[in-house]
Amino acid sequence: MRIGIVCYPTYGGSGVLATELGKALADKGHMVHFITYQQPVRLNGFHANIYYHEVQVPTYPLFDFPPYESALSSTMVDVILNQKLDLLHVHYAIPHASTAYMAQQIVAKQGIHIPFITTLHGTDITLVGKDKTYAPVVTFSINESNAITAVSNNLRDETFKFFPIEKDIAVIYNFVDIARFARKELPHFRQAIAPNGEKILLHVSNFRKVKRVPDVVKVFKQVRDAMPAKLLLVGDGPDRPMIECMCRELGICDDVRFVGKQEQLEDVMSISDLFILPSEYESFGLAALEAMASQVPVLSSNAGGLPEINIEGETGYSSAVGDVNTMAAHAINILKDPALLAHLRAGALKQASRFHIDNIIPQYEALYESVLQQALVEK
Ligand code: GMT
Repeated sequence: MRIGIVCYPTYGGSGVLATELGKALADKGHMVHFITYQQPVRLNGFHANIYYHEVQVPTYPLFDFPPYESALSSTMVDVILNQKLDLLHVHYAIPHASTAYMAQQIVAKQGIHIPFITTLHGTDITLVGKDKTYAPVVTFSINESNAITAVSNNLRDETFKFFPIEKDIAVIYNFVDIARFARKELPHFRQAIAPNGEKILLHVSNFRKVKRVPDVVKVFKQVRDAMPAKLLLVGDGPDRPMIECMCRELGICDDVRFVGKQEQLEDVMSISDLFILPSEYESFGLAALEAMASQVPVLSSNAGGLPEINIEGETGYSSAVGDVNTMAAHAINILKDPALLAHLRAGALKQASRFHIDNIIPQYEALYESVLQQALVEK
């Protein structure tokens, strides 16, 4: 198949997932065309079946807000026509579903019928999408999609709760490349971060309010008061300066390492003992799944789709949003009990295997096939 993938190219989970999906589809022989405004972060290296089309957004003094959507739809039209795409798969509804609809309508005038699939990822529904400013366009363009998917049952339910959606939404879970994230022994790296054998706690996010990074620091403070420990903070975003101040105020700067955006996430996972994700909402929690694939137990909130991923007492523990005391008590318990840690590590890997890339990619391929069949029938 010739597949056009549209996503945010930045470090967010939706872009990561879309890029990994495109790479996996290319490995299976499909021709994959990424259409984004920047090279997606995980799109590294050459692949004979992968093409990248950058969306150029020309500016003009009149534009306070350069019309990105128009540029994106126009680039989609160009790629559909010139690369003879069979379908478009857009990730994150805003604005990708409405731009896909626009591109679809434009090429239809030339007798080309291209279906588009919209994958809902999280805040495109639960935070931004719900905003009255966007809601009519989001509702319309989701309903016009030839197929809709959500990354968890929770996100599917939330979508039906907040929008008058007239079609089925297929749940296709996020996936992980188990081989890539297989835990490795990296003694020198571990030694550099925790020279005195300290336990290593890890958090990975884009440091937005919804991630509740201050809770990570509060949990860590309690753990560090109970045992020697280090905290690795991976990623960057608006809350980072506030987190740095918080660490200074708590006097824990020497034990907290901000490592910024990391491409070799699997190495960071490999040296970690515990992953913390206390989010206010998380449709799925892809970073937690990647941690599990590296045998790192997860302490999370129980918001959104997290309980579908993080199984109580098997892969880690989940607590109410903001309940840092319970999270810290669990963390201390796990890190002080080697048998429990070993149990959770094995459980984490077992759970991650259920979301193995090889199990999930065929679900997308089957959906593409059925959408193409349907498009043929409707022609
Ligand atoms: O919705 C977002 O915050 C953006 C999105 C992203 O681009 O990072 O994250 C969402 O999609 C991921 C991939 O499907 C999920 O693993 C994240 O849980 C989800 N984030 C939220 O729901 C907050």
